[in-house]
Amino acid sequence: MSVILAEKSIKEENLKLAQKMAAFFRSKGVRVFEFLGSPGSGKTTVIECLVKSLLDSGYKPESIAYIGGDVATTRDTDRIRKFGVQAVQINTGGICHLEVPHVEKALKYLDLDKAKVLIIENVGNLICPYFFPLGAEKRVTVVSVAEGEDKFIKHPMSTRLSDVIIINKVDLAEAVGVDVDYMEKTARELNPRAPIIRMVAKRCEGIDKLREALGV
Ligand SMILES: Nc1nc2c(ncn2[C@@H]2O[C@H](COP(=O)(O)OP(=O)(O)O)[C@@H](O)[C@H]2O)c(=O)[nH]1
Ligand SMILES: [Mg+2]
Repeated sequence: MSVILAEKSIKEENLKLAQKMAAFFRSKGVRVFEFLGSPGSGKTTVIECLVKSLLDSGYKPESIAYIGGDVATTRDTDRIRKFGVQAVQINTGGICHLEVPHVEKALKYLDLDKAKVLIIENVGNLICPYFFPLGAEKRVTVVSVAEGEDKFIKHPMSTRLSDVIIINKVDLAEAVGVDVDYMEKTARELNPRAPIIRMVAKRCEGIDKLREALGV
């Protein structure tokens, strides 16, 4: 019983911190989008497409900011920094998700007065990051077909808690024997409200639909 109570208070505490962050982001006029999903699902590739698309449509490089959460390396941030945008990496050193204090630390290296959009890539994990909201306006979950047809059913919580769902790597569906219609149906049953977008992020296919879903 005490474990359940402890869990409840941690959740409430995280929610309060996230609400504080959301209010802070609003006060700065920055739209914040968090990308979540398993390692290798294509989060960074989707973000690369989004950044490129925003730049192509007139966003100034400094108006786009990125925080990359990973247990180690700066590889994802290096990929995003190539576009000339603001980018900072947070290494959690083994922790499987970002928490608000990580984001607060990262913000010291970013100029939010210049930023219009902040993209946060969480540590690759389909479970624990969902317990630790960061104050983003929308949480975008990226699931690739290569993870298996039943991924949404096996992770109902992450599916329900997503504001946008991307089914990525649909170019591989046939090779891995996955029925994308079935995948989409299972996601829809769990989450009736989130836009579900099919993407081939490797070729940036589907990026316009993602921008529409994010309203950017
Ligand atoms: N075939 C295919 N590969 C993809 C696609 N999107 C990403 N990848 C590849 O999947 C691997 C992992 O992508 P990455 O963006 O680093 O995943 P992350 O760990 O979720 O950030 C890379 O080798 C990408 O090139 C896609 O739509 N189709
Ligand atoms: Mg990544």
